[in-house]
Amino acid sequence: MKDAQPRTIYLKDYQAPDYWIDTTHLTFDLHEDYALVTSVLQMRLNGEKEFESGTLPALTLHGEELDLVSLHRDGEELEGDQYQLAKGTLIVSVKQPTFELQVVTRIRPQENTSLEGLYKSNGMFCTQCEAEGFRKITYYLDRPDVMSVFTTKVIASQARYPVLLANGNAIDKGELENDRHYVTWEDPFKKPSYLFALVAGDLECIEDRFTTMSGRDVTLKIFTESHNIHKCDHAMVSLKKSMRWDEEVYGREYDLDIFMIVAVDHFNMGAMENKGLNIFNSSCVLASPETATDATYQRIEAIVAHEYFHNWSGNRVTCRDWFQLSLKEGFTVFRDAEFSADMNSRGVKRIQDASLLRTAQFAEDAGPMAHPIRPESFIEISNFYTLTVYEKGCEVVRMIHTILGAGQFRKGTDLYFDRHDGEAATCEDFVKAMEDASGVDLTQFRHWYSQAGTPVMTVTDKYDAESGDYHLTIAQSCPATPGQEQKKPFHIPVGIALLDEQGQLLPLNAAGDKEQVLSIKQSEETFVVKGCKSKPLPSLLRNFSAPVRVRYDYSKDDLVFLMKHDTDSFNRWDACQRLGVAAIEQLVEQPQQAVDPQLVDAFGAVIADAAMDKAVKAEMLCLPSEASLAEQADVIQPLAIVAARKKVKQAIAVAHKDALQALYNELNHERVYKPEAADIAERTLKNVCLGYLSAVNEAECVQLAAKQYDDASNMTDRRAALGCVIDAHYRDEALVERLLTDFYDRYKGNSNVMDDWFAVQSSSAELGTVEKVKALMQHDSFDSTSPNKLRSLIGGFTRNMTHFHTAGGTGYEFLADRVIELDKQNPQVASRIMTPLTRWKKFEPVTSGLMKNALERIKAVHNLSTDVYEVVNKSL
Ligand code: 0A1
Ligand code: ZN
Repeated sequence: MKDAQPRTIYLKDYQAPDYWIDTTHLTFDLHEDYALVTSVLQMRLNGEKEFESGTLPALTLHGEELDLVSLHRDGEELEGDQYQLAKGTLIVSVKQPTFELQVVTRIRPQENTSLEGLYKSNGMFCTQCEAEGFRKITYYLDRPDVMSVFTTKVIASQARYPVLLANGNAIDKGELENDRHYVTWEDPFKKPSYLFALVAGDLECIEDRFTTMSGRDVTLKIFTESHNIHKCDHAMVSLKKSMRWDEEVYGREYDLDIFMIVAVDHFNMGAMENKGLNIFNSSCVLASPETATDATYQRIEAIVAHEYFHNWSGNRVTCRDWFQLSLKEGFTVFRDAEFSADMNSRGVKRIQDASLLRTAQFAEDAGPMAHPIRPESFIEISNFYTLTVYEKGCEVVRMIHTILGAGQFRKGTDLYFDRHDGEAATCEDFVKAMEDASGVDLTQFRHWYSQAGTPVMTVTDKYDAESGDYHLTIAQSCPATPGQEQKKPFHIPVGIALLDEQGQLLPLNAAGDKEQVLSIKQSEETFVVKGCKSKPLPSLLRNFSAPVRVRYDYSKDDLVFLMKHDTDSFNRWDACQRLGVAAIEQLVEQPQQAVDPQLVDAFGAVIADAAMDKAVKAEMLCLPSEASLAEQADVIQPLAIVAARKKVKQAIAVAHKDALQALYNELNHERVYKPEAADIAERTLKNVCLGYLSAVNEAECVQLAAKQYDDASNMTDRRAALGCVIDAHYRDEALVERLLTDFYDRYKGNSNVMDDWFAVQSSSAELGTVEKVKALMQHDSFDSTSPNKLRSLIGGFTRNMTHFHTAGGTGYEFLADRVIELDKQNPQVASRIMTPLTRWKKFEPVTSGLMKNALERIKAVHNLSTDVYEVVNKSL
């Protein structure tokens, strides 16, 4: 456990380190019950800092859960009076401005359940050092501005661990006595400790090659346990595409002779960009048509790209401190999002990203943990790997791209990489490079880095028939967030167009532009378009040009018109969402009312529109999710939301059953599975149709889904059909049972598919009761040490609006029990899994009180980790 009363760390207190570490030589002697780590550090006083003359500051190293075996300074073994072991630190007295420090520590990877530092997953050794995990391996300056050249020697049993990996290039290997062997790796690039990695295991690999733009030959390897080796091809293809794309779009070339990816089952996050040795959650690498859905294929492509892109945005140029996390994450998410847009449907990628942001990041921004993309303080940095830092951070970079234009943006990134290569930089450095390269003043834009909260843009308009002038007034405000009562106006790029009565785009200016990006900087601004023959309909925030909420009083007719005529796919989709939200909210308030017929007709028109892009059409036909409805509600009434949404879905399904069936039949043809955009669009649309059909209360509809399940030749279709049968309006419990058992029997050997088997049950409104979830926790295939299993079963349950929010609060009590239990084992997962409770203030009073009680019970526990402590204390 960490401190009893955790300390807050502030950005304003940042100070450069007293010492640098020029080189780091590590030797890992791995055994079955412990590991011995020898670290030899060449230390150098930071000459740029001023110290009291004639004195050398003591060296304070970070270290947690370590047994110190020995300590030598310039060859001399240090006695107890020359160093001090305090909580989380080792303080060493210093005699010379440069010196060599040798530290030997004993650690117990086998007992490491936090999955930070060196640990074991399915019998293999692996590491996770971001953000502050390296200090669980050895005493070190575990901060990202201390960059060092690492050499790593790994020694282990040859029989148990034939593969020994670390960062960089292998420079030596050999056999030792007692069946032991070693490999030495050298990474020539300076890096902070959080990018260190080591793997030792009985692994197989697939191998490929890549020739870089300057003609260098790079070996590519993906390692996994042997039974999964046939599932790595998609990740390899994705890696090669990413390498080429980064050369073409950013001019960035890979820099080592080898690039490796290792898949592990026990991992706290998705993946990690360690230099030359990316470690991945197996769920983000492994895919075969029979075991992975289209969504998984796309996720793998995106995450492989994300980690690869970090080689420049994160590794070559890293972060000065953890407050700058969005410097690497926001920028890298932007890079991977553009990559995915280029590889797949650009319109759909934008819709999906904006939808995630509006549903989950807006909720974070409105909750107790709200923070700017560059936070000003934290207790536990692991709590700040958030949607705000990543996804809103990406939107902030995207806005710079929009404001500067692609050409100037590229000049800016070239300058940034050039200026800061080999350095630990700040968000300010990034913005400055953008300004210097483009000449655009981003002074006001910087508020996006320092102010939290989601701005609200209220738009009103006025048309003067006599002059033909159309006035569009945009006002902005931003709600208070913890510690930030008042906000200054943001610089918001607002993409707009105007539609005339025929649905044609009107010229907006003398140059005849039909689309424009306005730079809104004041709290209120008016934009005038001349020469309009009738009152136009505005298309606002096109392509979701800024992470803001837009309030404009669209009538239902306006929305139907935009759904049909807008040329911006994001806004066509958004019009659909707005119509859906309005219809569902109306039923939340008045459940007895009939479903809005205009909405039913509008969805019918989308179903019937044969000319529409299938991928966009599938997105448009998806009603707003329960989570998104909850985010938009002033007061959340969970059960009313579920019931209202269901009623709307059923009304659409019943009204358009024949058309949905016809479209389903048209799209339901057998072909060899390929995870390519056109095929994915067809499968998605087909399965959206099946989803609607299973909302019709007829046996033949559920039979159709069962048939798809039985006949499926790929996981996308089988999994979609399973979901449809489970949720179907026409209840056939025997069929549900048959399919769940069949699914289990088919895939019980596949851990990643089993994750989904747990999630499909715990998140189901029909099946996922607290009792069911408790029973599943006892299932043979459940593994309480696996973050993936916990996220699937417990996380799936917390998304289950029906049963998590069940009357009496047993769902909340169950979650509180899990958090308390898990906090001792894996604080990062414990802290993340409790997020839904932290939103208690938005619920109706009874529910809200029960959620608060559960949080208070967690708060009362002694010795909470810093992770859970911070979240629970900020939430109450
Ligand atoms: N840098 C990784 C994310 C990551 C962060 C923390 C981790 O462990 C606590 C693991 C991974 C990325 O952005 O992909
Ligand atoms: Zn990242």
